[in-house]
Amino acid sequence: MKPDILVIWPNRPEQMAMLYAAYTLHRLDLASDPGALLARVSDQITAVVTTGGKGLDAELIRQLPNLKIVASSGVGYDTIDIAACTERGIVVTNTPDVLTDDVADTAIMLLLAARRQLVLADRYVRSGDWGRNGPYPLLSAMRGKRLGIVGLGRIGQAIAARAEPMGCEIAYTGRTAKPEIAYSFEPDLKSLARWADILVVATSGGPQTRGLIGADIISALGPQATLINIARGSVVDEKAMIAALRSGDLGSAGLDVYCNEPDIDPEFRQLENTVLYPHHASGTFETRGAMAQLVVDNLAAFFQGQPVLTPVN
Ligand code: 8YV
Repeated sequence: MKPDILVIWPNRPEQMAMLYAAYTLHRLDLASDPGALLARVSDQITAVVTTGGKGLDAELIRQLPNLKIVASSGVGYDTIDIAACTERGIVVTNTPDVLTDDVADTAIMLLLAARRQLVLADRYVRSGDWGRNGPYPLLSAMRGKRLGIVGLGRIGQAIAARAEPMGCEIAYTGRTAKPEIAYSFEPDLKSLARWADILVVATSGGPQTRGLIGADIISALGPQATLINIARGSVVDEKAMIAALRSGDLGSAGLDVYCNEPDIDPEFRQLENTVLYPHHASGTFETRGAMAQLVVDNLAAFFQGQPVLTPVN
């Protein structure tokens, strides 16, 4: 008997084929009547396949009385009710490490694009303004700038490793100092923001970090500074950030994540000092393939009675 899996969000085609070969898949992602599908199969479901974006809420967990494992594609799991899973003894897995490089690359891409005004400068060239109006205004160099990282986990460290050879001075904040790492630890986020020319948000989402980057932190950054967020929209007080970007109290921003995805606050459209990316930091064939494979491998380990590879709880 193949175990029954509820698919909330599909993986890459190659890994979907592997799942089809080993399990009976029930495609909630494709169901025209999700309620009817659940009514038919919910008692049989022992595993859920989802993503960081779609997650799994307490209500759906409740409807799946025999659920044993949730395999999510994505490192962040703030959309999965981990407490409800743990209470029921349901294993949750995520996909750390395999996406670290792509996310760190994206942070640097957003940083350079925001500070060197790539999008505006591209428009300047295309529109013919360059020929009409002459050279583009001078901008600020990366070398010698102070880069503060909020959350020096795997991704934060990969960002630091890229920014260091660009000539940035690096400091970080987080729950605890990491004495094995040479960058200086600043326990107070506001002091870090005051010090920094650039603040990169690389911490996890969820209730503990909600609104962590509030109006006070944004104002401590100031009119010359850049805010980069590749973590979760919820970590930043988005209204305060938009107001500061509009007034010039915050210099610029490079964002991959937003409070309301994919229908982001329309105010963003007006902000010329902001570079926007569609929550796509892990969006490469290579990384999405590796993430999907980790979902497959976690499920295989679980159903063979082995320890899962990347447990969350
Ligand atoms: C995607 C992410 O949102 O890994 C994460 O936490 O935010 C991204 O990789 C998504 O989970 C990909 O399916």
